[in-house]
Amino acid sequence: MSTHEPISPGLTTASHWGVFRAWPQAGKIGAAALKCDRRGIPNLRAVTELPFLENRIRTPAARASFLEKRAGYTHLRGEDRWVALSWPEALDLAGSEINRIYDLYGPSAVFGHSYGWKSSGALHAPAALIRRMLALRGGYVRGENNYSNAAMRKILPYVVGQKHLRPQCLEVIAEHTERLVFWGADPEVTNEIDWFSTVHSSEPAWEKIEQRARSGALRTFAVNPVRPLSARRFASEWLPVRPGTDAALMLAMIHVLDEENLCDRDFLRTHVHGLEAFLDYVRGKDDGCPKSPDWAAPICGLPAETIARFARELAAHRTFLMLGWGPQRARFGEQFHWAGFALAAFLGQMGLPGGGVSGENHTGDGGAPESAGPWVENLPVPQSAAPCPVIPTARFADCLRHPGRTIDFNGRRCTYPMLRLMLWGGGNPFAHQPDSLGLYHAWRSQQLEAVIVCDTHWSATAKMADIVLPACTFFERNDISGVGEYSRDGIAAMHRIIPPMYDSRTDYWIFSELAERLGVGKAFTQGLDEEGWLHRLYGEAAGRARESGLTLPSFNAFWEKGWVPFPVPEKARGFVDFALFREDPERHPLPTPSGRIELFSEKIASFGYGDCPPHPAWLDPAPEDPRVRSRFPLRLVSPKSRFRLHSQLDPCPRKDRGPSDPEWLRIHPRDARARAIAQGDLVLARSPRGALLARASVTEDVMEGTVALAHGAWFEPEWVGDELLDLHGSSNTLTEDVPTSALACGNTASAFDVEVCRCREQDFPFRPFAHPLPGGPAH
Ligand SMILES: Nc1nc2c(c(=O)[nH]1)N[C@H]1C(S)=C(S)[C@@H](COP(=O)(O)OP(=O)(O)OC[C@H]3O[C@@H](n4cnc5c(=O)[nH]c(N)nc54)[C@H](O)[C@@H]3O)O[C@H]1N2
Ligand SMILES: Nc1nc2c(c(=O)[nH]1)N[C@H]1C(S)=C(S)[C@@H](COP(=O)(O)OP(=O)(O)OC[C@H]3O[C@@H](n4cnc5c(=O)[nH]c(N)nc54)[C@H](O)[C@@H]3O)O[C@H]1N2
Ligand SMILES: [Mo]
Repeated sequence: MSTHEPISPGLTTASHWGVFRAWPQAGKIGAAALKCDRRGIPNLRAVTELPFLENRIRTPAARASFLEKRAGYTHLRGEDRWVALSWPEALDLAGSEINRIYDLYGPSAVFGHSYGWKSSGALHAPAALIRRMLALRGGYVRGENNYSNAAMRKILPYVVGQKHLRPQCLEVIAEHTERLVFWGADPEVTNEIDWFSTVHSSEPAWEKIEQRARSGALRTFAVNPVRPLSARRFASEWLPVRPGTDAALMLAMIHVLDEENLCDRDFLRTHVHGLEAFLDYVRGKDDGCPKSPDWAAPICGLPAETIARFARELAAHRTFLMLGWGPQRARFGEQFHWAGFALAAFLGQMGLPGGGVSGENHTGDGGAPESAGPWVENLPVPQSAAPCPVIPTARFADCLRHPGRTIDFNGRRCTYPMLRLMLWGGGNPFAHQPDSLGLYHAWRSQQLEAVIVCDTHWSATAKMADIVLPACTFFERNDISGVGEYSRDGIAAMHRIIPPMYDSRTDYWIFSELAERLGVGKAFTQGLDEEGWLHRLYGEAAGRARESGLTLPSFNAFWEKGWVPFPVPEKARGFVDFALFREDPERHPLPTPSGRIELFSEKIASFGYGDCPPHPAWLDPAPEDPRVRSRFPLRLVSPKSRFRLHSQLDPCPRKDRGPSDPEWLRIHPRDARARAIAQGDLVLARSPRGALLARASVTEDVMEGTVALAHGAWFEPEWVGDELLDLHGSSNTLTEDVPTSALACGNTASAFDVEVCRCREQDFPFRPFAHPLPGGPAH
């Protein structure tokens, strides 16, 4: 990457969508992606609209009945009137509530995990600021695990050990791979963004992969209930598989490799632990059911011949399995990655250039070569004074519903605390948590005495708060950001482009003021303001860079330059994971109990979990009750939208959808015909959890029996007759809040019991996202 970026107008800033230059322009913001960004930023126009959206939170506010009677009328959350407050009023109110709850109940009553994608920037990172403040005040209930890849993160350490949770070098794949499988992965969509920021440094490798795919030297496959965008770019053969059934398909492929002797028996003997027990299962020795293609075909919806052909084709070539995270966000989601690694072990190519498997190559430029540069760290979260409860993060709604209940979690027992206070900043649980209506009711429970939300916009979560604190968007503040979650491409300055709109303040200012009211102001700020911290954070990163032999420019030079790329050491290129282990498993064992790839785990067996057996296995996530199956015959998947980052950008202008329009629901022509649904019809989608409105997109790009609704449309609950339903097509209205299993307790994002019918526009009160202040109802 060139260090000599031709200078565009404006100043540098950074976002999840990319590093770019921006400037004020006719009351709005003009912007241009960096020239070195080979992918550009397709959603840049929408991103620049963020500060100006109608539903910006303009002033601090509180719910009317909360103001009148603290901790009362919690059932009015989401329906109450809002009252505008001055900053001192709002901060005093929030501060006194937090102090009251700490004094009465202690830190185990305070949920401070505040999960979410906020904006780029190390300083104005609300979740880190909230945790820092609460840790200083005495501690808080933490969430463990994430919503992205919870099942994968918990299962793979048992299978190959933590340190092999990493991407494989894409350059090597581009050069050596002959068969590339996008398995529940759509890098063409998910690589658009990065947890920090991005210059899309994996794009040159993807261009090579595309060229080889188009020339026929490389064949690609997409295993997915939906034809992903990547299938178009990489001319993939689409293998439509029913949601939640990948493990069955993988087991059947292993059955073929075993029976036709296409597996690498030497590799299996020397590099795998638990082979016998696993093969007994695959061959059906114990249950009399061989996991053959004939067995898998009716489960996963692919013909048996296709399954066998696919297995043979992969065995005959240098094959790389690129596992996405969509399939593991489902009941028994752990099995997807375990079976995927088992399949790779049977193919026997792990450790060969361009062969093997990874679950980290489809997003955040995973697989671009890693620089030797440092990350920019957020403000640290100190150790809490007292030990505090930890819950699996995706179980927080369950915790609200069942305080005191004890659950299993990855070999431990975990007792839910009684939550009295929640703080949320930079996250949107009404976008990320399954079963939004279930959450809606749990959130209004009496035990939860106060909810404080800090956001830039009136998100569905902000509307469910007692106190709302308006934050600046990243265009309205200074910050710095790392670039490249996996590859650490460099550091970007985030310049303030426009002054704060309305009465919004920076996250750092808001939580410094609040910390002051909790009596921990000095410890929180350490006497530093925004500028002071930016110098400190940059200085610390520069110090870490020096340790690895890199000299960063002075802060002022960096600030002016805006974008400082890190050099990539030659040895970082061409990395092949598992190569040493392959060469000599005795000298380079894996960090697992046996030192091998574990296809049977004694450790997991010792937990005795019915929903996570000790070897890769097929467990059916569909409801057992035949009455449920017949009333709700469709399966739902909710993949990422290329127009959004989760719920972010949903209210931004977009060509194919007006701001009050519900999200598109993709449905197969035969399923549509059977329900008299035509292209563009308004439809009601229903599961046993709830119902939502969507607009039908009738397309052969989704397999029969499955519907797809992109994740992140804004949740808009509304009473229609005697039913509370979501007007806007937020997929989590339909999903079920069940853990993946007791192992990971991860979130699920699919539903296996959905029905769709046509409905009439005039029966529903559509409206653009309204501003709830002053005076009006909350949504
Ligand atoms: N059905 C379904 N559910 C899913 C998924 C799925 O695919 N399908 N995906 C899951 C995954 S992988 C994830 S990671 C989660 C994502 O879930 P979240 O990360 O919670 O979703 P976001 O919409 O990104 O929420 C970010 C919030 O931060 C606010 N924000 C942005 N910038 C700032 C700022 O500078 N300051 C403050 N204070 N606030 C700011 C935004 O307005 C927004 O409300 O969703 C999960 N849930
Ligand atoms: N544009 C954009 N990019 C993003 C994000 C975003 O919101 N927008 N979010 C970011 C985040 S936080 C994360 S965690 C990553 C997420 O990365 P992923 O979790 O990999 O992305 P998803 O779109 O949720 O799922 C990937 C694919 O899995 C498919 N799928 C779903 N269920 C199944 C199944 O049962 N079997 C099979 N075979 N396929 C299935 C979906 O159709 C989808 O195409 O992406 C990141 N990138
Ligand atoms: Mo995620």
